[in-house]
Amino acid sequence: MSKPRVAILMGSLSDKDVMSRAADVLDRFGIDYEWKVSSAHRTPHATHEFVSTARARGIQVIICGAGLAAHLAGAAAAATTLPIIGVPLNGALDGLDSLLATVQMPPGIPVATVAIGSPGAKNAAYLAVQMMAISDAALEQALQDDRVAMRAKIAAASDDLAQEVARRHASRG
Ligand code: RP5
Repeated sequence: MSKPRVAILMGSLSDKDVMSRAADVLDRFGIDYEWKVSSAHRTPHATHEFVSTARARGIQVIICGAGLAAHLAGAAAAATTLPIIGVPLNGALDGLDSLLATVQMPPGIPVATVAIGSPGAKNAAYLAVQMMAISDAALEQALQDDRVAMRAKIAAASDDLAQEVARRHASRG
């Protein structure tokens, strides 16, 4: 196993199911990662220690998922100049509280905030891969291949719909 290039942080173990969607994407691209439960509020010192030492461990991007008063990504961003991607999780209010807590950062301390929940967790990993692909030709090729596969899947789904409508019309008698 090579050195982890991405860190996935989550505020609670209850966030694991959703944050696993980010890990799934990194697995598909063969990216090694570390992941950890660490809370901006419950374990602030451990969070700061983990994030502020991440670059020295070879981490290039940090993905943070948290719900409710979701300050984990912001606290991480305050402790490093590595890119931080924030995933707002749905703990209450359909995740709107987390979205606003994650995205509304003061100028100079950005958090790249993705969508609420699983779509955001997946996109956080895609965005991390895209960032690393800037200086990694093999990864860039893997992203291009993934887009080709996505297009093929949509085209196949569209063909299926066309066949279904043809069957429906034919069965009208
Ligand atoms: C946040 O509070 C966590 O990220 C989690 O989404 C939410 C609830 O945490 P638990 O009460 O399940 O530990 O800090």
